[in-house]
Amino acid sequence: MPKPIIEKDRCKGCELCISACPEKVLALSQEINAKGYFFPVIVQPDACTGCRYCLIMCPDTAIQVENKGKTTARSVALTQKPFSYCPGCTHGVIHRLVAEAIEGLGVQDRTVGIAPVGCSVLAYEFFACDMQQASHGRAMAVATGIKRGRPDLTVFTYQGDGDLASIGMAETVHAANRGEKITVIFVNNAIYGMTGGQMAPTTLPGQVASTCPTGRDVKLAGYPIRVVELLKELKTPAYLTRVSVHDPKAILAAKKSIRKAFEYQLKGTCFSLVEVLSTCPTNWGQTPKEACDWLKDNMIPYYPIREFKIPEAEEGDAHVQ
Ligand SMILES: Cc1ncc(C[n+]2csc(CCOP(=O)(O)OP(=O)(O)O)c2C)c(N)n1
Repeated sequence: MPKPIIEKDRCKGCELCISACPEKVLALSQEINAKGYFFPVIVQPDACTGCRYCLIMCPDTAIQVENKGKTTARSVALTQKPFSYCPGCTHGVIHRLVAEAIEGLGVQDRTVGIAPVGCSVLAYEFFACDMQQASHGRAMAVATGIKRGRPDLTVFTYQGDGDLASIGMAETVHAANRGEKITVIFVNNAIYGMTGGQMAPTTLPGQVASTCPTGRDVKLAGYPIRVVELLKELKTPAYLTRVSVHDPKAILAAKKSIRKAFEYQLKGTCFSLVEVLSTCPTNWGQTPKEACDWLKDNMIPYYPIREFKIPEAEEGDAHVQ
């Protein structure tokens, strides 16, 4: 019989596993864990089908699944350190997907990740590969130097929307235009998370942020920037795609795209960028589940999830997810 295995002291009580389970196997505990959070417990053991949706949604890698005598394992490309993100923040899901791509491709011992400023500033604590810090907006410039100096290494940047599309926009456009053979993981949560929820270049029209308490006014702030659409106009070949992590199916699709973005680098094909639509429950003022639903209902209509550009030889394969 399949069953989830919950590492309760990793859990931050976000309940995303509970809402993701189609069979209502899990419910919140009556007691708190070492961090002071209620955590999921199994209430319907016989109902588990082994779909792994709980594991896939968990932003804290607090769940594994045992099925037919085998138990899933946390990626070895992550350290054991618990993530420092807020409860329900999907940075943790994206970290897991990146780590699984690195592990799956067998490049952990020759990968360098670059994390600039933003909530993921401590990413070097969580990825079990070489990591380099960059100042705000400069990750792609640093990645360019590392990749050009050591083309044998796999180099990725992990950047927020404030970082990549505001202070770092020049680096973004020029690195893409030069066709640097790096992989960019662009986490778009439509807000400056780390500094308290200010408006970002990606904040939606009408969306409330701490610097636009009545909602983004496009007459004053312009329209949100669709980064992949902008970059796709460059002549330089690239892999440009947008994915989301608001539900298990979207996460499984995101996993494939992230792996593909690394594969293009390994084959020396092109610059690759995966925009990942992400949540910020704390600064959006929503529960983690509400934030996932808000992303689906509000972000995806403005930021469609699909592949926007693939290297020319494979253009016939472009598909809508
Ligand atoms: C040169 C500079 N300007 C401004 C800041 C302040 N600052 C730190 S993080 C941040 C925004 C981060 O937002 P984002 O890149 O969207 O990442 P998130 O925190 O949402 O993951 C800002 C403006 C800084 N650290 N350095």
